[in-house]
Amino acid sequence: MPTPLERWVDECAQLTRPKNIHWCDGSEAEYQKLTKEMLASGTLMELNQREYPGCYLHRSDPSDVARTEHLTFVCTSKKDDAGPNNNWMPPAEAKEKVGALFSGAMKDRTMYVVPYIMGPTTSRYSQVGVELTDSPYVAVSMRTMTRMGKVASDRLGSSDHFVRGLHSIGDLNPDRRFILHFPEERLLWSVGSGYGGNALLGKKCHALRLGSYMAREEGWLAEHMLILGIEDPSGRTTYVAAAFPSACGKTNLAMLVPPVSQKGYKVWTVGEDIAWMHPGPDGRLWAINPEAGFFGVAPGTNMKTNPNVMRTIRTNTIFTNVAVTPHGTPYWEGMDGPPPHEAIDWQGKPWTLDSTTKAAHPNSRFTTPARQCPAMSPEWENPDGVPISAILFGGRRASLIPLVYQSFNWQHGVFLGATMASETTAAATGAVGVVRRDPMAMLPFCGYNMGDYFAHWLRVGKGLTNPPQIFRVNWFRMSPEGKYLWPGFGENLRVLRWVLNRVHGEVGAAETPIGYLPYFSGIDVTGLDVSAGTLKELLDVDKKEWAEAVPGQKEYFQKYGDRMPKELWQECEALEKRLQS
Ligand code: SAT
Ligand code: MN
Repeated sequence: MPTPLERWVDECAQLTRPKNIHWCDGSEAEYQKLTKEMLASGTLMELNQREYPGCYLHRSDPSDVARTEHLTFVCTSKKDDAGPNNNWMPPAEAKEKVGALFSGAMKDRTMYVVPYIMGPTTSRYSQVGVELTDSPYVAVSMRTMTRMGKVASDRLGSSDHFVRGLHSIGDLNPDRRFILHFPEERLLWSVGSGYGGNALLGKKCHALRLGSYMAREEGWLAEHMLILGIEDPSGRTTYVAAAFPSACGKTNLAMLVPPVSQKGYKVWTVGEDIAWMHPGPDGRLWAINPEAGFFGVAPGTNMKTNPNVMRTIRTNTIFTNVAVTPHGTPYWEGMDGPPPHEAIDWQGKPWTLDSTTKAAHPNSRFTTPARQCPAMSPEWENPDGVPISAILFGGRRASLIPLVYQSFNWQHGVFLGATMASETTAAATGAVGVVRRDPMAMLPFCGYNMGDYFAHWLRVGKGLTNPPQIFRVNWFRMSPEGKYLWPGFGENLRVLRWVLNRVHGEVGAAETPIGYLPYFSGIDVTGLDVSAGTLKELLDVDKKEWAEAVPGQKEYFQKYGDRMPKELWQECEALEKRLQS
């Protein structure tokens, strides 16, 4: 009797007609073999092996360099279940339309069967998925990003319980590109893209879009959040989860190195992009990182912004769409040291210092194993996860939002997350730098109606006897002259210290209409080039500006109609009342 997996692979092969089928075991030998084949075909290029052992460069199609949200669909049987936050297609229509694109798509190609686990191998919170792909680049990337191969097929056995993901690069034409989610069937279909979250289906498609859908059914949270532990000088470690939109510094924050002024503190990385959080028997929220690698933004990464990841990516890393120096080493804007006089840019074209174009694509990335990161927490693979004491919601906002503030309670905290907005970045196609609403940094990743999602957050909070405290942060506030007010990066630890102090009841706070703000003495700025006046600007709550912001929040809530929980409308009204008094 064929297993459910074998049956499904067979069905997909009937549809896509691959020349060969390769079942991935995830071994080192297999990785070497696939790498060699990709070097021969030009899919990968070798980087300087003395300086970057085991590191390669991949160039994706120039029309395929970021997530394409307008080509991403949630195919629930009812349109309302996908919600106004998702593009929707009826499942039958989606299958017909995109099935035609899959038909014969793998002709002359190998289909790789990629079994993977999202989460620590033995955790009860982990999930098995299988991605069928005709891209060897995707297959080897999945080995870095997940627990891939035999561990996963062993865990699956003959069970029918796995997420099915069918992926073909198709002809890479954006007119024939679709990323489809069928949450009711735990099924993913992606065609026409070979890049990032569009193609490595374990990440945004499984762990977030389907993950959030399953989390709602089962009573937990699948979130676009980093997880870190902060060890203080007394040896106590406190765990924090933080949601930021793509390319807003999550990876850097997750691996923060305390500056010399912050002696005795240590930051431990548990995850840098996704958190699966379950209510524990003790009434706390416990988080695991479903991933095993980092798919991080290269530009701007250097020894100052993220020394830990700079060390991580020196071996066994695939760089995508970065530039290469004549020396064969990777290069991107904002790397350490002086830029090279000449390089080959991300499209393979000659580039010089005088060029007016960027050498690396703004969304160029590294794919690297988490276990190589010197800051990984000893708990990062703990099957029970780590207990979360604080949740941060952050975005990129030049004005209005203070450096940090705390919600009055869980419900108010959900309101803070629900009203998040952020300036757009290069992680998705489209204009960069436009403020858009991005509740909980989940707008592109919530696999169902966001009104229901807010209600789910409220419900989860009610079940927690010891819930995390909720905060908003904004490292990106600017002066009227357009200069960042806060130094950011390692110095963000000073803000995290206030968060810890609040969580442990060790410091007071000023009650303002928007939440609890630090007293000026609450943020340690000794040794920083941050004057008392600047700190005042960073923590300023302008009642008039806030009052002007509320109608926009209400208008956004309106979009979700009767799916919008009444509690969040009440929070709107309560805020307005506090702003008037
Ligand atoms: O979705 S990707 O994995 O390509 C990157 C991101 O948006 O965080
Ligand atoms: Mn992300």
